[in-house]
Amino acid sequence: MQGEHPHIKARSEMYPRSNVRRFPVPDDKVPWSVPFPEYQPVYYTSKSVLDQPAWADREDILNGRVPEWNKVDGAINRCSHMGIYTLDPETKLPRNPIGRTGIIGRGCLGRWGPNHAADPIVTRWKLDEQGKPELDEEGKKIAQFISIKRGDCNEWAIPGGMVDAEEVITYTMRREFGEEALNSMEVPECEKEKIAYSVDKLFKNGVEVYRGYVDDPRNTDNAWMETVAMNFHDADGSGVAQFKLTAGDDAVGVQWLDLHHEISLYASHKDFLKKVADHLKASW
Ligand code: RP5
Repeated sequence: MQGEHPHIKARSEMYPRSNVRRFPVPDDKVPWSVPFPEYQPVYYTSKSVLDQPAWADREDILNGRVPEWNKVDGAINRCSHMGIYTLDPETKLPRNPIGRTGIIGRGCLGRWGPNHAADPIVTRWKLDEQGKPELDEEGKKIAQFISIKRGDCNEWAIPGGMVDAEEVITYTMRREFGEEALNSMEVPECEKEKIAYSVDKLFKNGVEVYRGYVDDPRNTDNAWMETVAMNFHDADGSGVAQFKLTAGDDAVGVQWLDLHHEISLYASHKDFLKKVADHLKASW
């Protein structure tokens, strides 16, 4: 798998919400298989993680009961969608399956090893003023998806979130969509009920478009994001497609965005949208 998804965001110079600068890793030195004797990654685990909230592992995880790496460890899923990950020969901690990031420790991720998320991609066809699907130059229909503006970095993103312990992934999708997209919509309470009904209906028929590693700016050599992304498409435009989304305040907004190859999104979310465009045979 190494080299298949080169780290781009996971090598961005400054670690998110910190003053920590990653040790620079050139493209060709990302894979662990390429020797890099000068490599001196910086250690960083944020205070919020060290305070050990329920979603985080202990910092000294190897003192005491050794976790069941690559297994479902009690209520914690330590399996990777990328196959078996190895442990660092020196520290005995999980090693990022894609390669070096310039940081050791967990940064602001709670789990050593994979941190599991789920990404719901809710789509509709873009319509013209007559209510007919708008076409691109190749005659392909243009799809739009519900995007949220992340409060932590102000980037547009799929409204995904972390899978809670022992939670079923489709449940996470529905919960996160509710929390991140619906709650930031400026609609009256009575409308919200109608919306929740359409969303529940739509979420019964999802298509998985991606399962694997996410090139997330929070990744480190020992902790990284993985996700399952599913597409929920309102093909006939009778339900969710009718929601008029208006961005809320500056920090958090929600809107329909066109699927387009020039879109700029958080982490590797653009890659997931390309898969949705292929699946829907939509414009890209
Ligand atoms: C990304 O982080 C995933 O693709 C998902 O969208 C998101 C989950 O993290 P939080 O939004 O909960 O911070 O890697």
